Order: sequence, then structure tokens, then C-alpha cells
Amino acid sequence: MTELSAFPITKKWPAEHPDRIQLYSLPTPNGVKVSIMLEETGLPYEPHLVRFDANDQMTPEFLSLNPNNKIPAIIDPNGPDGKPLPLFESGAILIYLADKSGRFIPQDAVGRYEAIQWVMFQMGGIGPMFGQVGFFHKFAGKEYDDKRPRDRYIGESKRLLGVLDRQLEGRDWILGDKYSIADIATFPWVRNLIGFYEAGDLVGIQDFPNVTRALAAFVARPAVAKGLDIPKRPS
Ligand SMILES: N[C@@H](CCC(=O)N[C@@H](CS)C(=O)NCC(=O)O)C(=O)O
Repeated sequence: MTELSAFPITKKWPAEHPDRIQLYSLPTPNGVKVSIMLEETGLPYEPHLVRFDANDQMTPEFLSLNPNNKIPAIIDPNGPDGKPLPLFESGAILIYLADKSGRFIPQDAVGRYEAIQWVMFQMGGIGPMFGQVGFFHKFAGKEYDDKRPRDRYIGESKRLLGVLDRQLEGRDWILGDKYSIADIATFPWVRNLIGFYEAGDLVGIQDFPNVTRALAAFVARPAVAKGLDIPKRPS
């Protein structure tokens, strides 16, 4: 399709199905938000693997789509007014896909803003804070002698888990009985904190039973199980 070829990213990651949403990603907690959403909605898409071990995110082709050198990013060939829409920032992409599909976001104004509010809570709080716990607990930062940054991020992560746990009290999902983009934004990060970052004990995850109960329901969804492994990492 001529329109997609106008995007330099398609030179490095050619579109085999230019009529489908093009996803540039890796199965990290931010990346899987979008693959899970695409699996949940059933919108047709084509995933492309962005390899950090090859520094793909720093290539001119990738930067032409996201100058912030981070996954996930998409191009919807059939965006608003039928024109291609390039988009980065997982929260913005979730809202866009929810609007496009009419799913996983309440259709009334109050419910819609409530969903966006909790997506922002994840984007501005849970993601950055849990990410720093990973850095200071599991990765390069664990060698630092000064433990104050580590303790600060652990404390803040516990506080955020407490907020989330109280919101989930008596509710199946963050917005109540309806599963939404707020859950799709949040639970990949909780899963990652406990799993890959091995920080469950550190944050006292057992103190947040509503969070662990909702996380279990989240990972039991077939679309979540699929989305967690897209794009496939090279074996
Ligand atoms: N706020 C961004 C954060 C995206 C982000 O941090 N992505 C990480 C992977 S989870 C990344 O691409 N890191 C590569 C790099 O920093 O070079 C979003 O939610 O989309």
C-alpha cells in the first residue's frame, strides 16, 4: 500500500499486510499492553519485533515513528478520516484502540474519564515506580551502595499497590464489573514486578490480596495469555 510506504519504519520492518495495524514492539510490560488489547479486540494487526539486543529502537527508521526510542508504537493504516495514524505511548494507543473498537472503555462520559484516569495512574505512577524498583533491585542499580533510591521506589510502589488494592476492594476489575483498558494497562506491570523483577516479597505483595486476585483473573484470560508472547522473542 503506497500510504504505508511513506513511513520510513516500513523500510526496516516491511508490512506484509499493509491493511492491518502495524505493531512495533517487544513483550515487555509496556509492549504487551498493546498486543493484549489487540488480541482482546480482535482488530487485525501485524506484529514486528523491535530487538533491544540489536538496539533497533535507536535506528533512524524506528525513531521516525517514535523519537522517544521506546516501544510500543503502531501505525493504523485506516486511522481517523481513513488516513494512516502513527502513534506511540502505550496509554495513548490503548485509548485509541478502545475508541476504534468501541470496547474496553465505558461509552458514557463519566465512565470514559474514569477509565482514562486509571490509565494515567498507571502511566504516571505504577509504570515508572515499578520500573525503578526493577532497576535498583534486579539490574545495574542493585550494585549501588546508597540504598536510599531503592528504598524510595519500594516505598512508593507499596503505596501505589495500596491505592490499587483499595480500588479493587469489592470490585472484580479496576472500574467495577467491567474489564477495561485500565486493567490492561496495570496488570502487566504487577505481573512483571512479582515475576521478572522478583520483587514480590520486597513490596509485601501478600498485603494486597485484591491486587493478586485480579492479577490471577487477568492472566487467566486467553487473550492475555496470547498477548504476553507477542511479538515472539527470537529463541
Ligand atoms: N511511557 C512509555 C514507556 C515505554 C517504555 O519505557 N518502553 C521500554 C520497554 S518497556 C523501552 O522501549 N525501552 C527501550 C529504551 O529505553 O531504549 C509507554 O508507555 O509507551
